[in-house]
Amino acid sequence: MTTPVGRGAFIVLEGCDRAGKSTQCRLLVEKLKDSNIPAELVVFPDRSTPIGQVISEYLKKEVQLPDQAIHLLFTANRWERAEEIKSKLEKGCTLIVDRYSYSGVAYSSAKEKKTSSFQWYKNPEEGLPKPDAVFYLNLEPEIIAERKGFGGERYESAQFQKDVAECFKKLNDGSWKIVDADKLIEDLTTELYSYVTEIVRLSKDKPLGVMW
Ligand code: Z5A
Ligand code: MG
Repeated sequence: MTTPVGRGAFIVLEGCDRAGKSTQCRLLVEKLKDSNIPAELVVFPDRSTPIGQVISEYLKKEVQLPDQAIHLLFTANRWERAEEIKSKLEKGCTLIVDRYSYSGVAYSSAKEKKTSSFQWYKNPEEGLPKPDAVFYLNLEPEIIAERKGFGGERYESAQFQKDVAECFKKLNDGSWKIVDADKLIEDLTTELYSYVTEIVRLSKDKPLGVMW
């Protein structure tokens, strides 16, 4: 691995269920490492932490929690990793992040379908490290339905995913790169990788932003 010059880039992949985020995040990290660009994968929710374990139980429907409580736990799960994220970026490691605050706000506010609740859901995310780029993997609900079946976890229903997609749209400040995810896995990786390497180049000398 070459010695990094400048900081690493903070790159987030977002999208609805089964859009291919986890597949692409893994492949992008591999490809960056193959090109001697230091890179690591970060996944939210991080189910390995104590807070993440409660989230996992909630998603598996093993525990019930009020909407506000689970929302704050998803956010706390990001705060648990915030210092480590900053430190890795400063050391020159690029982070490819599978879901972030945008999923947090989109899934929570889709439950109520009220734009006015956006601010309440956004507030606890304030101050977290801000991504240098957000790639939204866009997939029509009909194509999503053709992918391998939903598991038994919470939120895994077609109508709810449509509501989530609407909330993601409202969250986009215009800076997101919307990528058509209806293509072969390797073609999508090639497309994303060219954007990612450009972001890595552009982020080296830029100060890291703060949410929002
Ligand atoms: N959630 C929340 O409420 N608040 C928060 O703050 C956060 C999350 C961070 C669990 O997340 C739930 O938590 C999630 C949002 C909520 N609820 N839902 N729904 P998760 O990230 O752990 O969810 P997941 O179970 O891993 O699903 P996913 O991430 O949505 O899927 P994906 O990562 O986008 O897709 P994938 O695993 O890469 O691929 C899915 C399948 O499609 C698999 O069989 C692949 O082989 C296939 N695939 C992938 N790419 C392709 C292409 N290009 N063509 C054909 N087939 C493909
Ligand atoms: Mg995933």
